[in-house]
Amino acid sequence: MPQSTILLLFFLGSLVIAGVFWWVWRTSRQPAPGSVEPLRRWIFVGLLLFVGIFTALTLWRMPYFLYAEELPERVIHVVSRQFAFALSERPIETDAEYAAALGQTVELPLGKVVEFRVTSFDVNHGFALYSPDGRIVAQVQAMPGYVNRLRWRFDQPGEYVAQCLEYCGAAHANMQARFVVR
Ligand SMILES: [Cu+2]
Repeated sequence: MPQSTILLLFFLGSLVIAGVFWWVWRTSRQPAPGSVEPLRRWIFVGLLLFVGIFTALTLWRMPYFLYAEELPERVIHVVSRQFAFALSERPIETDAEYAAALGQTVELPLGKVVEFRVTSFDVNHGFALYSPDGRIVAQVQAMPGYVNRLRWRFDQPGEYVAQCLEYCGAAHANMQARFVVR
């Protein structure tokens, strides 16, 4: 199904749900005039204003893309497959290229923007990057049929672990790759 059809269905579904809420509100008993405490009303209006302003200020930045204005220093192609990640500086399109990339050691520059182009050869996976001290620093979905770009600047040298973050089968927890930043 094309994206626009899904979007239209989602929009129509939202309209139906909003209509149900409106109908429930219309058919419920209304409070007697003056029975709603002024403070409650002000809190409601305040919250509504906060959500409205926050949404207006942040929504235009979607889809969220880090370092959009910088060209990456290095592009790394990532292919996920149960249960390993293959990382390479060259595109990985065939099974043979995937197998060859599995054994490669990838080294990334410290303090420079790097772009990961992440896809999957089978099911959905998550591609999450963990710093040498075990903190998660960035993540993106690995989806069959799509290439998702993740730009990141590594500020800490050492060995990083890429861990699958989307349950994908029996050996999901062991689905990792390692690379070095220096
Ligand atoms: Cu997984």
